[in-house]
Amino acid sequence: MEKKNYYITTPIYYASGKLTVGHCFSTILADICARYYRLDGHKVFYATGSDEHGLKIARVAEQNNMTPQQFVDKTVDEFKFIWEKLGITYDKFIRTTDKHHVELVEKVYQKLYEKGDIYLSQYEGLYCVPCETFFTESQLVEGKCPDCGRPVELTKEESYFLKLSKYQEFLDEYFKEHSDFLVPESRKNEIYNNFIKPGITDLCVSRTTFDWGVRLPFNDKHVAYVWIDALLNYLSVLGYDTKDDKDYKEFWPCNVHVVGRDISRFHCIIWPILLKMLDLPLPTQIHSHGFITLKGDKISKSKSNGFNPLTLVDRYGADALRYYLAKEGPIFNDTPYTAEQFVNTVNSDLCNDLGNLVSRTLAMITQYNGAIIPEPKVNEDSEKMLETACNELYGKVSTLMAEQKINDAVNEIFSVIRLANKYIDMTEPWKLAKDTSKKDKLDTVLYYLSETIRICNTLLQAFLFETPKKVFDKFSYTKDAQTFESIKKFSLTNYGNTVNKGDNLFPRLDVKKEIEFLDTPNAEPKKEEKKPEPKKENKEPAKTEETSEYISFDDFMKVKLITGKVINCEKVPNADKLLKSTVDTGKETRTIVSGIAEYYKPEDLIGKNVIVVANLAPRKLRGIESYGMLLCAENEATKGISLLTTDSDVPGGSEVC
Ligand code: ME8
Repeated sequence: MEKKNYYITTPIYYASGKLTVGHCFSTILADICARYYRLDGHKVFYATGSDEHGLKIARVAEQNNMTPQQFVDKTVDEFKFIWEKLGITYDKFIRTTDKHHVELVEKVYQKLYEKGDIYLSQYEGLYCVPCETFFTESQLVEGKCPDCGRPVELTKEESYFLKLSKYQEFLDEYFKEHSDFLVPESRKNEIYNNFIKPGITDLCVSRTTFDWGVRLPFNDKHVAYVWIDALLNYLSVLGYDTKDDKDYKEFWPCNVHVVGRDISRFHCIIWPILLKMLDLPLPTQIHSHGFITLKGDKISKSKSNGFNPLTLVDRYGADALRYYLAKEGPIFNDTPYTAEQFVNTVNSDLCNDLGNLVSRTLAMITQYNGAIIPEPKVNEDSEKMLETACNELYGKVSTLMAEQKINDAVNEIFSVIRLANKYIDMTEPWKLAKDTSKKDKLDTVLYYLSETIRICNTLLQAFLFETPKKVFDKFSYTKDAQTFESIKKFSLTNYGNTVNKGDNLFPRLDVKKEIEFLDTPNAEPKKEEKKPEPKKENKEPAKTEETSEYISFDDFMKVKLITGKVINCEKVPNADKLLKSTVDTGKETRTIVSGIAEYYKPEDLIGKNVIVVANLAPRKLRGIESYGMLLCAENEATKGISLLTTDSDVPGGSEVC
């Protein structure tokens, strides 16, 4: 197969607040494609980032007593933390405040101004600040923003305009000639009929009433419109128009921009015209997915119904959320999220189908063949059925992935997993084990199960993040047995490995309890509605007055305290007061930087069971990202510090209550 270079992007997310499960959809979808193409032998560049300019961000920063730069720095750390937890394998993260991005925006404005595609005029109209979008009277719904339903503001100011109307014919033709430039078809028709066919109007592309943005090089009273600024990220992330433009040369034009349906318009009208003005090739495709909804509304931070994806990741693991979104996510149509469906999907697919297949197979290999994968000996109809399904799987999944039908692709893999479970029920290995004359068939069944798991698990590496590695480890498969090349044909030679049963992959969830947790108003997601704490710079927390005040039980419950075991500790170079500990908190290990080097030597801490504030926003100390805090008591009399520990050995990750 021809090897290609793939450039895939997500939108760059507004750094105006927290990410919701809804935002994770674009990123996970693009990550699955990026992982898949890489595993399939292609060279991939996967980009994401943050959209950091504009009035909305300036206002939120002010409400939080921060400068816009301080605010976006904090938000971007949180974004990166979430992407890391979800196993998002982006190659570059672009920030619109990055110097080379700002320079590109300036250069583009200058070029288009000189070319005559940008001209000065007067803007009078309606603007929705949260959506950073201009509207005409007729586009409003009941006098409010048609996208978010909030009031719009009347704006009158001198502005520069981009001559989009000049490119009407070009875009019209382009849409007609490139039938799959925008998918799905229904979205393409909607955009074409509502926005292109009636006539494209010029776009106001500068503002003078705020200054948090890129100043125009030819008139510094004006800052660039955030959407022009934001769209250019797709070029600046590749180093376009800089000395280091090798990624641009290698990867442009983009293969696919993954975007939500609300922002397809910007990507299908402004973006292609902007590229045409710059004489650059257009992206191959815009994939416009639907929304994840909650009680009929888009899950969104501005509607206060959004919740933090980390709530799901911390409780159920990254793969539960990745799988749920891959399977049930809104590939093209809007899809409701319900706690019940989430819990049931995890239980039925991950715990019952995949988890049980793996644990049953490992238990039987351990019990009936001394934990060694046996050599297959026979080939009857039941084996042929499984073998055929496995042999067809890579081809089917590849076809679906090429069409970005992620949900159908993952379903294909799970249909083979379910077939393997049926094969166990059909062949009843526990009965074969009682009859020595059936040893050949028993060996064959155990082998066929292992090989089927290997093939499915190899493909699952694109969809899941932590589980495939665990499965390969349990079966001791070598790197060569984990490649797409190795699963194109069902092999009969992968025997002899020693297996290790270990823990179950996905513990069974108590449906009632978990739904109650996810649905109760005081469940963790609510925490995310709290406004971000202002960044405290080198300030000691206020002591007496504040600490003497009562807080409510609910407030106390917002702090997540867990136990952890310090497995490594070292001094932070060039910082007298800081120790960097690696703490095992059950499901993961965290790096925690603490200001206790004056009181403890690194070796004093290793092996200690400590108390960790687990849900503290990560922060950078001397260039090291610290994920949480170790609790200590201050001894006022001696001015010393005493680390809080547990009085018996408890597993890391135990709740402190
Ligand atoms: O639009 N379901 O940023 P953003 C599915 N900065 N997708 C959702 C969603 C939901 N409930 N909620 C949000 C912006 N999204 C701009 C992009 S790109 C040059 C500039 C998706 O943080 C949304 O549709 O508001 C969009 O694709 C993405 O998250 C970023 O949204």
